[in-house]
Amino acid sequence: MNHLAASELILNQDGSIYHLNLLPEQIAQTILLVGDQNRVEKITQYFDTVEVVVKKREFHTQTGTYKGKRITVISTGIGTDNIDIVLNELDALVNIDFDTREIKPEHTQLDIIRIGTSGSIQQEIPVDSILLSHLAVGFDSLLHFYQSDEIQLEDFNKALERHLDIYDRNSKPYVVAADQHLIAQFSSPEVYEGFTGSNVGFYAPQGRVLRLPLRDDNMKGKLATFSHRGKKITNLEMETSAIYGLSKMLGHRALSVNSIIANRATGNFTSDGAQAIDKTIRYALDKLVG
Ligand code: R1P
Repeated sequence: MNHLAASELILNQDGSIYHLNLLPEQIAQTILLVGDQNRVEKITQYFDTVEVVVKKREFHTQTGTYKGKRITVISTGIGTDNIDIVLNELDALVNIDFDTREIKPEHTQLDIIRIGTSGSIQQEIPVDSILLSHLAVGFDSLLHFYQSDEIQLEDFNKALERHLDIYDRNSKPYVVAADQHLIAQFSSPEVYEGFTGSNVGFYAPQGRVLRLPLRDDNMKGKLATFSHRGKKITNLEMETSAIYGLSKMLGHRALSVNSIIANRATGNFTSDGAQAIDKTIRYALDKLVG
């Protein structure tokens, strides 16, 4: 058995995992991820009970029950670099024995559901709608550090590389799919099916210009016009690709439920972001126990 060194599996003095500051018994097998620390309580306000509250850096965790189901809610902060930490540490909490520092013989599978905000790049997907990411494409390079070829949809990668030459220079796109069981569980006529682009930044990487010009003026247009096997990129945010990629490699099930708060094609922004995200939270909670 491979014994993980103190420098690789880093535990705090109380035995908790390094960044999340959590002990194995403090998490449920159903995990809700949000970007914003303040969104954690926006979810757990609907819980029957909250048994765990732990905060460290941007990682705010609460575990409790919703209609009798044990659920953990964690804020990840912004970006796939944080997702690398959160997914690896969540997996370690269930699949590594912290006493022996060895991988447990029995695998525990987590359900990992992101409830995030996002901007649509297709005119017909309006603000205040809910979108499930059936597919995700990462422009952030995280997955390329792992042996991840098998879980990527290579034909989509190649089609995207041909279509978006800007990313050939900056980051090779990787396309990964959501868990099909969770898609079935969370789908309904009320929500859009989407293909979510996760970008390494908020401004130029998503085609936004404030004062600095873009290398490719037409980047947003190129993202919006990509189409392969009848799938178009529908929306942009900053985490889903890494959540899908790492979940798949680690043997967990993942899905992103997006609250569309901006439409980049029309220039619209929601008039009530709090209400939009609350609608998405209530939708996701109902589907979890439905
Ligand atoms: C950018 O404003 C942040 O909002 C979106 C993006 O993915 C990025 O994290 O998601 P969250 O609202 O979940 O943070």
